[in-house]
Amino acid sequence: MLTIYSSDHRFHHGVELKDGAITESFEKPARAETVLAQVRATGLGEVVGPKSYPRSSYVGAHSERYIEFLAGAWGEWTSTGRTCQALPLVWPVRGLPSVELPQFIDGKLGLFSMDAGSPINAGTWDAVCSSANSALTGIDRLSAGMRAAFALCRPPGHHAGREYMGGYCYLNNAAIAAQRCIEEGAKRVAVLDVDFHHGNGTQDIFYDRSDVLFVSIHGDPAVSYPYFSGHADERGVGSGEGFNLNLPLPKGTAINEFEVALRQAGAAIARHAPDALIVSLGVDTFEGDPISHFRLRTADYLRIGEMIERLGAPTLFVMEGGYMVDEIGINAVNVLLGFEGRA
Ligand code: SP5
Ligand code: ZN
Repeated sequence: MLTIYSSDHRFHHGVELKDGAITESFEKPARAETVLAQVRATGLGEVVGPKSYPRSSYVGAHSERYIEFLAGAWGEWTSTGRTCQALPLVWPVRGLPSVELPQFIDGKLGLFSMDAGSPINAGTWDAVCSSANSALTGIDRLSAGMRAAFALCRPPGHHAGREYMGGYCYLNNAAIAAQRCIEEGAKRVAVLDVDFHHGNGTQDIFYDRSDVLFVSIHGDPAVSYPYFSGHADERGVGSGEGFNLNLPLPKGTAINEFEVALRQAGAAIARHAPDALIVSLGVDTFEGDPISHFRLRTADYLRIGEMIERLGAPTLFVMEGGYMVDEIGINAVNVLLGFEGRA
């Protein structure tokens, strides 16, 4: 299987508010390096860099003013004399009267984010573009007839909505790829999200559309981040009604229950008969993950890959979460090896 990877991801290294202090983010550069090392160690296939794409390729999944904000945020932040990482500290929640675009960067950071989980530093925008471009390069290979590809994206994307960042995500790499696939002539696309966390951003972007089916298996938002999205009764709106399927599962879920949900997801995807399948591949479902609560084991990921292959669609895997740095490589690549029948 072809892997698309750019070392530009290293330009982004975030901080995280944890237990009342600022520390290094769980979402760190070593994550992508571990996955790349495992791709090479297992001889998964060729590794290529992403092509470059104009900023307009991200519009469609996102709004123009959000892209403009992201591209300019670090410059605006440092022009106020600050050199630390930029984090939002105020949000337009229910009850506050204005969602007007503020002029000052601190206000913009709040308007364009869902949480303080997506810090911005000097290299963030370059890294974010390389990540989205990897997904775009992958979908273009599928359009050219390739059966499957792996976009080794970092930073991840599935928490980023049409107009907001959050949860370590800035641009929604999977949604940007799905949108391009539609623009290139696909009638139907499906996004299957197997990250531990609900893919609220992808749901947001396609919620009113019937051309892109979104299916997510994740920790029940009653007890797991992102808490405010991911319930089973979120089924889409307008012509998108019935084209959003959430399959929340309880803390402690292991492969047997996960597989039941994956079969249900597979049935919905088969009914949609997509021209392409995009898999938001998070491996924070692993039993040892430091921020998640499922109990999948390393061998289970082979099985997940096999089940996804049986759906028969051209498939783009897009890297999302997974924070047990030592295991993320073997777990992510096991999905791909399972897909390739190398279990
Ligand atoms: C892409 C992705 O997987 N994003 C996940 C974002 C999760 N953000 C909330 C993390 C809350 C961490 N709580 C720390 C508990 C440590 N024991
Ligand atoms: Zn996650």
